[in-house]
Amino acid sequence: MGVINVTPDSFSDGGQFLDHEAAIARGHELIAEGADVIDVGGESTRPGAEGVPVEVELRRVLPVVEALSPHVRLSIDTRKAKVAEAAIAAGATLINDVSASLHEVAAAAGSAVGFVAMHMLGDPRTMQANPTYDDVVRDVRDFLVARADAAVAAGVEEVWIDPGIGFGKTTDHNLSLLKHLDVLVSTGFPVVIGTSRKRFLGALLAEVDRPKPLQSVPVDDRLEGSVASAAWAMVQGVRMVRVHDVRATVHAAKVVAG
Ligand code: HH2
Repeated sequence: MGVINVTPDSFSDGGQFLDHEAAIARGHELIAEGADVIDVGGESTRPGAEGVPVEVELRRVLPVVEALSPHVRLSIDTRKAKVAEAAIAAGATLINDVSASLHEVAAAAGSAVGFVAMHMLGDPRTMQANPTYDDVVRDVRDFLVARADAAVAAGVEEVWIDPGIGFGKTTDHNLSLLKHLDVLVSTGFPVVIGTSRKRFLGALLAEVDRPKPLQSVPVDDRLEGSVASAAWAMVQGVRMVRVHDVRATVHAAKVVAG
């Protein structure tokens, strides 16, 4: 799953694809690099981000969804029912919902539309303020299974679960979730994960950086870490990885698949 953020403020590609032509061109590039799904989002959910009004989000994403959906499976990354509905009307067939609450919209759209339930603690404005869990792996699994069961009960036929790396999680929480991906895989729901370029990689990679340890390796220097985490996830049985660097990840996937 390749990512296009049609936003001014996303943490890794903010501002690059706010222009519709640039976003559509990026989509064609990602398709050529091997993306099976393209995830289009019009609202940043990076830590500290403020929400955007529905009209603004619609204006950002709809032309991009319309232009790309004839060429590739289109996923809409949104927390808003109105945006999900409009994107489906424009050709999207997957709702990627970081709030894990739009299953009714997916159900109403019929069997061609799938749903991704992602785990987030709180909301993007506050989620990184001292996140705590009893047991992060169990808590996240229990939450996701409950949301996925609700989606199935509502009639959604294709339900994915996602641990929500970086969404109300410390570096240790993220690493525990990665280490125990088998716990999510064994629920039987297909698992999708997004580690690409994320902050925990910056912190982890800074520990081995020479000559002088940094606080965090910058976003544009996290490619190898991103690909390694995606390869690890695939080996654990994760079925889809949400990434910015499609070509490098497809190469890793090919090696994992043999
Ligand atoms: N991460 C981001 C956004 N959407 N969706 C799923 N299912 N899983 C994720 O891990 C995930 C997601 C955050 O990354 P990005 O879109 O690159 O940045 P921003 O939220 O700043 O737009």
